[in-house]
Amino acid sequence: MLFRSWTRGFVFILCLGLMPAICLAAYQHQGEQDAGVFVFVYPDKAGTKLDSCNLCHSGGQYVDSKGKTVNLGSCQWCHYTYGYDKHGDIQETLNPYGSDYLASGRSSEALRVIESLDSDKDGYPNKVEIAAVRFPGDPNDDPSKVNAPYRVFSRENLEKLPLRNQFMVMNASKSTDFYAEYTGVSMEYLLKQIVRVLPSATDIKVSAPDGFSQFHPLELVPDPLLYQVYGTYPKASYYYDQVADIAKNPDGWADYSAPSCAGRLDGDIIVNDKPLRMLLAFKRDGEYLTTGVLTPDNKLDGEGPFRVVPPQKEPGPPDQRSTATNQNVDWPYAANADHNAGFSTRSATIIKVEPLPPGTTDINTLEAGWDFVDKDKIVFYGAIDPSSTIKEKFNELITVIESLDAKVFKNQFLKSQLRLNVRNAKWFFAADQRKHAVNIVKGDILPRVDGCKLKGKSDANDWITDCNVQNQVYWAGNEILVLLDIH
Ligand SMILES: [Ca+2]
Ligand SMILES: [Ca+2]
Ligand SMILES: [Ca+2]
Ligand SMILES: [Ca+2]
Repeated sequence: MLFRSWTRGFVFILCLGLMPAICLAAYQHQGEQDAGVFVFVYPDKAGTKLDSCNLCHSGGQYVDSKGKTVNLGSCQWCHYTYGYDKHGDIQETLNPYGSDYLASGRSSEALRVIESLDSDKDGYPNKVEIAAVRFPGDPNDDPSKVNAPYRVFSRENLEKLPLRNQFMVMNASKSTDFYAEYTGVSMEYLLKQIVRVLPSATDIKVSAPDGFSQFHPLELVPDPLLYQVYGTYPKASYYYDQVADIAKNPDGWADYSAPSCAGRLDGDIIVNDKPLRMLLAFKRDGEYLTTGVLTPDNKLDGEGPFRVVPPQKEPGPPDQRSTATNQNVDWPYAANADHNAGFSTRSATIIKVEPLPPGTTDINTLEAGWDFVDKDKIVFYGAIDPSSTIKEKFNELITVIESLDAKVFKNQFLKSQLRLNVRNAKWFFAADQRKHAVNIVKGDILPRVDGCKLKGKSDANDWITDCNVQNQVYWAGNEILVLLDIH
């Protein structure tokens, strides 16, 4: 993916300093060493959320020209502070764990040495955090946190929602520009009506399994590099030029071959049924998007099953490739042109709605990798309505209890009693009586399984005597409790 021609979206190459992880593909090409060191020392953490830029690099924020604070994820923050030209100080992008790693010699030995430290000072040593798949450089993530609420959708699910067709330009910096008609669901509709984002939500981070990721604020911000989720995008004209047309000129840079281009003339106003919006697209000119695959040289080929498509904020013509020697054309490469294609995540499988609700952490997105691409699935998680996750967790807990050997209970009746308590809590939650559900979890479930957690052995009012089983039920109940508190 390093060789995608997405200049402005191309932040990953810059995260190479230390142990990138979302930048996986990048470090493999650029001789980056640190991610490999981490996976060498912690082989079972390969592909987990720790195997990413975020392990050592932090996000950041800056105040724009209008006084508004803009939050950036680790890769875009790196780009902002360090720059494509490496003008900045890469160390400014390091989190406390990354700094400790660097200070200790930046080697596998260094990772071992800093295991006993609590780099981010959240009370949990690095070793304990890594074992629990929690970030050792982020004080807001620790082993007590539970997975954030999530929803998984298949393409079939999305096809049943109101769909939009958008004919638009995809303007790239280096690769071929093209016009096409994308079909999909408005991202705003999905977020508001289907996953129901919490009032606290501010932005989304879209990721693909090749390591590419993009940050989009929900509301419009003045920064031309940030494409907002909510609201409409301006109407555009159709720009046609024979010199640009790759079908007419071997040195051209724009592809006008899509069926939806037929009959259009240079200068025509592009009319869509509805105003342009950021789309979660799954079709292009009537065909399902070509499923993304990683080529042997680590490039992403294809764009499906889902592509997040932002229209241009400042409509303009497809401009010449940045790499072309002949810029003496009508539409030469313009660095400040709107290269929306570079901000369009191909084969998107993960949409994180930020900020994470209190008490929650990033879900382990390992499963939402290539497997999701192959199964036409996408996951939303973070600041979203937790209801469906809570229901699932109640069901899981009931299944766990049913599967337990009656011998781990203090007496033969307590297994069915514990199961009944969980079912009651679930019933109240489903009946929209969240408070009752919380009271049951707090008063009639957790106290029956908390001795081992509190004192290292089962206590007088515990129903389960075996500590391993107790802990399993306790943490499952605690997870439900944290999720019930999200609103
Ligand atoms: Ca820590
Ligand atoms: Ca931490
Ligand atoms: Ca272009
Ligand atoms: Ca107890």
